[in-house]
Formats: sequence, C-alpha cells, structure tokens
Amino acid sequence: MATTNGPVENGQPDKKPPVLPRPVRNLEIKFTKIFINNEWHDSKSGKKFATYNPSTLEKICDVQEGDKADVDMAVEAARAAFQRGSAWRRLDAPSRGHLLHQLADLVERDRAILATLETLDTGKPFLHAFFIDLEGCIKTLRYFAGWADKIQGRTIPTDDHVVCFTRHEPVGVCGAITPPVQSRRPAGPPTLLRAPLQWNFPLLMLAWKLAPALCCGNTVVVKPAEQTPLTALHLGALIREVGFPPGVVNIVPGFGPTVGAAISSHPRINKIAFTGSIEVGKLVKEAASRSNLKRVTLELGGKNPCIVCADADLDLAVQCAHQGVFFNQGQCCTAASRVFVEEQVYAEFVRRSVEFAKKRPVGDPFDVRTEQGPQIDQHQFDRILDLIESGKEEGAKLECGGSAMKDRGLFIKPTVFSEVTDTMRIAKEEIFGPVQPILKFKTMEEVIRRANSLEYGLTAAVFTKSLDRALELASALESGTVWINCYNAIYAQAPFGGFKMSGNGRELGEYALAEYTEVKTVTIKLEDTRP
Ligand code: NAD
Ligand code: NW8
Repeated sequence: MATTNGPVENGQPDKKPPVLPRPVRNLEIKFTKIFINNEWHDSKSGKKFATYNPSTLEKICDVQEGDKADVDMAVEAARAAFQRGSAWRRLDAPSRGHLLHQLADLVERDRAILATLETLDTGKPFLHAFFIDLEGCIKTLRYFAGWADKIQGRTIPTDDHVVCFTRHEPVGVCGAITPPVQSRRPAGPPTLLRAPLQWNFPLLMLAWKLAPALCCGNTVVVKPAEQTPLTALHLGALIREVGFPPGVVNIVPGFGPTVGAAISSHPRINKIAFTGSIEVGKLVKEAASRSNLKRVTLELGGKNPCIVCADADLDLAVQCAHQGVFFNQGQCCTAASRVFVEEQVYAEFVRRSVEFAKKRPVGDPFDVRTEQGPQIDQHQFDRILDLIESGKEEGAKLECGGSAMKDRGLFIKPTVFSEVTDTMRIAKEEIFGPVQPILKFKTMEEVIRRANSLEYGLTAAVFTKSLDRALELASALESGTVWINCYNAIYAQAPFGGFKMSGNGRELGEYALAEYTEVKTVTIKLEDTRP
C-alpha cells in the first residue's frame, strides 16, 4: 500500500507532492447578523458596519452592528438558557462533551470555508489560516470536549462527623471579548491608508474561550472583533446546526466602547474572558469591578525575550527567532520582539537573520508562496513605521527593511535592527509588526535581569544545548511560558497566559477549567452512630 510518507511496494519513495488545501472561490458570505437564541437578528438600532479585505481593501460585506440593547437581549437569552431546569442545565456531562465533538466535526467539514473567511477578513496567508488557526480551533474544541465528563469535585476529610465534598459548577453567563479591538470607528469611507482591517487569530482566540466555557456547562455572550466577525458568525451557524439549545451561545458583533463596554459592565454576566491590549484590559477589569465584581481573565500583550546562548544550534535559533517575530505579520502576543544573543555568536546570528528576513515572501495571502500579508490598518501601519524611525534615530543599526513596500497599501518589509539597547523604544514597546530587534549580552545573570526588566511576562524562549542553562533560565524567567529550543509551541493541553501585566488567569489545559467553574463545598452532618 502506498502512503504519502512511507516506501511503496517497488521500494521507490513516493514522490507525489502533498495536496494543498484550496481556498473556496467566490465564497458567498451567509452569516452577517447578530446571533441570539440560535436565531439571526438585525441590530435594534438598525445600524450595520462594513468589513474589508485588508489586502485588496475591497468591502467584503456589511455586518449588523450590535449595541448595548442587543447585548441586553443576548444576556437575557444566555441567562434563560442557564436557568435551573433548562435544556442545557438538564443535559448530562457526556452529552455536553459529545455536542462539542460534533461541533469540531462541523468545523472540520467547513474547514476550507472558515480558513477562506479568516484570510479574507485578516489578510493572513490562507495556508496559515488552514493549518494553524483551524487546526488549533479543532484541537481546542476536541480537548475540552473530552473534559466535559471529567470535571470532578473531591471528598474532604474533616475533624467532624460529616461528609464534606466539593462540586465544580459552571459560573453562569460568560462574556468573551476577542481581539483586535479598534477603539473608534474609522471616520469616513475606507481608503487604501485608512481601512478598518482585520488581524490576529479571531477564530482561535474565540475557541480558547468558548470550548472551556461550554465544557463546564456555562452559557456565553461573545463579542468578536469588529474587524473580524465573519468566522465567529459562521461558528454560530454551526452551533445551531449541531443542536446546542437556544441561548447557550450568543454572538454580538460590534465595537469596543459599545458592545465591549456593555459586556464588561453588565450586572448579569458572571465572568468575562478578554484577549487584547493592556490598555483595554484595564478598562475591562475596572468595569467588571464597578458593576458586579464579575470574574475576569485577561490575556494581554508581551515583549517577549528570546535568548540565544553561544552553544545553541545556530540554524535552529535563527529560524525560530525569525518565525517567532515575523509570523502573522508580527501581530502576535507571543512575538519574539527582543532577541538577546550572546556576544560570541552575535555577528553570525545577525548575518543569518538578515539573510532570512530578506528572503521572506511578502504578498497576496491567497498565494501559496506567501509568508507575510499586510498589516492590520493605517493606525498600526503608522505606529510600526514610527517605531522603525525611532530605532534609526536612537542609534540602532538598520540591517534590512525599514520601510513600507513600494506601490502597496499596508505591506511592510521584514525589518532587522542590530546593536539595539534596552532603553530604545523598539526594545521596550510592543511593536506588533515585522520588526526584529537584536540585542547583545555577555553573562547569564545580565540577560536574566534584562529579560525580566519589563512589566510584560507572557512568553520567553531559550536556545542552548546545555541542560543546566536551559533549566536555570526556565526557572529564572518571569513569564507564563518558556520555550526551550522551540517557538510558538502552543498546545490545547498546556496552560497559556501571562505573568505580571501580560494577564490574569490561564487559558487552555486543565488550568482553564478553574476559570470557568465555581467550587461549592457541601457539608452533610451525619448522625453520630460511632460505637
Ligand atoms: P484591544 O485591546 O485594542 O482590543 C481587544 C478587544 O477589546 C476588541 O474586541 C475591542 O472591540 C474591545 N474593546 C475596546 N474597547 C473596549 C472597552 N472600552 N470595553 C470593552 N472592550 C473593548 O487589542 P488589539 O489591539 O485588538 O489586540 C492586540 C493586543 O492583544 C496585543 O497587545 C496582543 O499582545 C494581545 N494579544 C494577546 C493574546 C494572548 O493570548 N495573551 C493573544 C492575541 C493578542
Ligand atoms: C491551540 C493552538 C495551537 C497552535 C499551534 C502554531 C504556531 C503559532 C500558534 C499556534 C491548540 C493547538 C495548537 C499561535 C497561536 C496563537 C498565538 C500565537 C501563536 N497555536 N500554533 Cl496568540
């Protein structure tokens, strides 16, 4: 039997190239309304907003624009679905898991459609959408589907004659706000340089919140980013098709200051999960405090150190650091945006990194050769170019890139800076663009102190062949994740989240379940029948 990887009967290796998935051509966008109680609604205000393709700047479609009144309706639907005795509350745990598995099946069925929608909406390469975003979404749904009937309390010994046990119950109605967020609606029609664009991981960030919330038995009100609502709305259609009871999942597309603020301040929402910037994360936590002290988990930004020791496999380190910072147009909370290289290998590391950056294919995200698409919008584009200028002015050495692509809208050349020092803006601020700042270090103590010197603490990476150094750095670095000799190794099974101002709480893994459950202690006094 011939297989794609193994030998065939005549002993010749199978040379057939792997069949690549194809985007769906002329895709009809079917779901553009507010999703409440498994039904599609127009906005109460009658407003709608346009969503655009960032690589062509063409309008994709209009989407119904939610506001506070629509959030109120969604929250009431979610509350009713959470009521004692509702279909959802009566559903047993294995059936809840089965529904999530069936949802994963439909996401697999519609994988090419969802990946096409994500590329249209974000400008990310189609193959990245297919193999990373959709893969991660499916795996996250299946992982938490498996947990649904394994959420158990404990029986606790005491010094009294009682049975004391805990129940891990759902928190209630959970709000989910996913990036990106655009604080203001762009004025006027979009132009090449002022387009309301799309980016990041819209469907994946939603899956990280939806899957654990549902597996624990909660109901959900989702605000997808205003720039990228299409995959969330398609997921709504799949939720209805699978047969989740009405009101279990509700999706209200709209803007941060309206829908986002209404969710984070809502007195009848019990918990909120937010991914986005530190600035808006603070607003969300404040609003949660002022309203009803709802539980809050935050996944915020990073200025992630990537430490390359002199004994590292340099090819591996160069490649991982390159992908680590340039992946997703640099628009990753995990971006390797401070590369610390030990002095003995510094010059060689810079030389090889520049070679990589110069070869990085930038262009049409539907072209299979493309690794890098356009930036999100004029605002981010300007911010990135401003940070690049600050690097030049503050004395960093521009090795390559350093400007926008000619004759193009929002594409920026992969940029590498060497001779970067800690006080430069490009070494302190989250750039969220294709810019690689490379710094030099001499000793372990020095690099640990410098890596830990910022208020961020999302991820860190270390490249070394020494087990001692690897483990020492793994313990010394102040971040929620430390990757050793790898990058962006994210798994549904492993917790992900930030130290310090990079966030509160954890997503993914067993730790995520604690964020979506309340622990109830039940104590039963027994008649003392001891002899
Ligand atoms: P953002 O904070 O500007 O927007 C996030 C969301 O908040 C959007 O849906 C927006 O509409 C909403 N929002 C805006 N104002 C609001 C308000 N007043 N109340 C409630 N919600 C409001 O973030 P962004 O710029 O879109 O995303 C980039 C940031 O996200 C970066 O800092 C990045 O590092 C971070 N990020 C973190 C992770 C992670 O898992 N830690 C993953 C991806 C991105
Ligand atoms: C959830 C996510 C993943 C996964 C695989 C590969 C490269 C980059 C990312 C990634 C379950 C299983 C796998 C990535 C995703 C999100 C961010 C940054 C990197 N995720 N992946 Cl914010």
